[in-house]
Amino acid sequence: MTSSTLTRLSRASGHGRPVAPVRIVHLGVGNFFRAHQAWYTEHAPDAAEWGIAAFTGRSPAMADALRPQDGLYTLITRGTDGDSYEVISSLSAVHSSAEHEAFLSYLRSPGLAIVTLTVTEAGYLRGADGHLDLTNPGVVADIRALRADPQAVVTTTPGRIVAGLIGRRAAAAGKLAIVSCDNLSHNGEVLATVVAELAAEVDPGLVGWIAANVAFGTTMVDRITPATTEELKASVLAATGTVDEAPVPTEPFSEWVIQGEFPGGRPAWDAAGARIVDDVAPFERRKLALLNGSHSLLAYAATILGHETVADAIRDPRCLAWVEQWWDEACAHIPLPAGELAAYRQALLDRYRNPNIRHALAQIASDGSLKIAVRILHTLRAELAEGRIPAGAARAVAAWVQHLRGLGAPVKDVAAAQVQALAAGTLEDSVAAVLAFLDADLAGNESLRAAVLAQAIELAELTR
Ligand code: CS2
Repeated sequence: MTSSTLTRLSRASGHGRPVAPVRIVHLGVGNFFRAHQAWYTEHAPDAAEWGIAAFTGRSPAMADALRPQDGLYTLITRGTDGDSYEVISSLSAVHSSAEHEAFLSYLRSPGLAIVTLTVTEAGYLRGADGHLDLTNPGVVADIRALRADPQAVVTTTPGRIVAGLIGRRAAAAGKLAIVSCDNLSHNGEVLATVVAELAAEVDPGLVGWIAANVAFGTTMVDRITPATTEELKASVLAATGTVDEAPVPTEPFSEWVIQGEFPGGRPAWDAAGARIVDDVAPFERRKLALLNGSHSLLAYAATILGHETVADAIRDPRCLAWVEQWWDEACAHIPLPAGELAAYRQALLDRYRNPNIRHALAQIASDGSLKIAVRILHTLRAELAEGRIPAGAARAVAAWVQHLRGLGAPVKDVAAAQVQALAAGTLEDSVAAVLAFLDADLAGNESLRAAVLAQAIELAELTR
């Protein structure tokens, strides 16, 4: 193919659907969102009425890549038996986070019905007590800026949402649903809390307006979505003849369970496979413990053995046994029928074994300071409460300790300096310090400390 015959993805060249009116604003236009919510929206029968304006996180790179191709991109679904390619058209506009005025003007529009978020665990800026961290410099700066001028540029997620809601209230633009799609327990409640707490600092009157006009939705999201590689771009070109600077690889499996009200309506996501439920909690628990928990276990423990991807790790019988042990412990505390849990575990193994999904363990290893608590501690505490010292959960914590001490995947963490300091000193000291960081009560449990230490020693021996 010569360069003159190459076309870049664009609506003018006949790719994708016509631009739909913006009725959803999304914060955090990463690969996961593009493989998940944007795909559900694409497949909703009323997709033509529901365009998404998506904003990047701090880096504008995704907006720079998507804008020249009109927000279009190729989703490559990688099954065990091969790839399929689909152009996704549900992004009607893409902005960098710096385009704050554009964000405010969407929020002031009565046509806007929903704000969704994938800002990662780190975006919620909670302190150790679960409340908004009022000492975070970004939070402090946003509160100061909004007190002086509600239209001032703000940078944190809670700050941006509060700024948008001030604008929406002033414009009398109507009720709104705000829906978190991050891997946190009770993600809607977490978001509602940090937003209300920041609002209270800026304008106490706003808190009541939010309570009356904003419905915070809670969701469980699931689709394994690795990073985009140059090789992938080349494969899109070879398969479709189209230049795409931002394709997304994903797996065939996808799940979205949604709890909440949508006062301004929503796309018929349920017709595209999403489940609308009264209580998302059991689904969330199942996914965070079984999928994300085993992911984190492998990210720290299997990289000590030299594995690079989930598929490599799960083929190693030692790693498989670790995962099964963790799952046995976790399943005892998930309120779903045993048959359903067994089927979910089998499906997870099939997903992990998919040889066409190269999901890097080093990517999953990031931000353990936030992920371990969400993914491992519920099971750990529940097992302790029943008088057991769970070896699988202890191994996950031990592997994180060893990761912080330099074994396995490199440390990349929003709190890197703080958590790496915990890993200094003797192994015994760092086990105690890491447990105390996770939960002071855990550090006081001598049998647990001994179990984590024993697992940490065993993991280190595997490198010899
Ligand atoms: C992973 C998740 O990177 C990680 O921490 O555990 O991104 C995981 O792949 C998704 O939650 C799957 O739905």
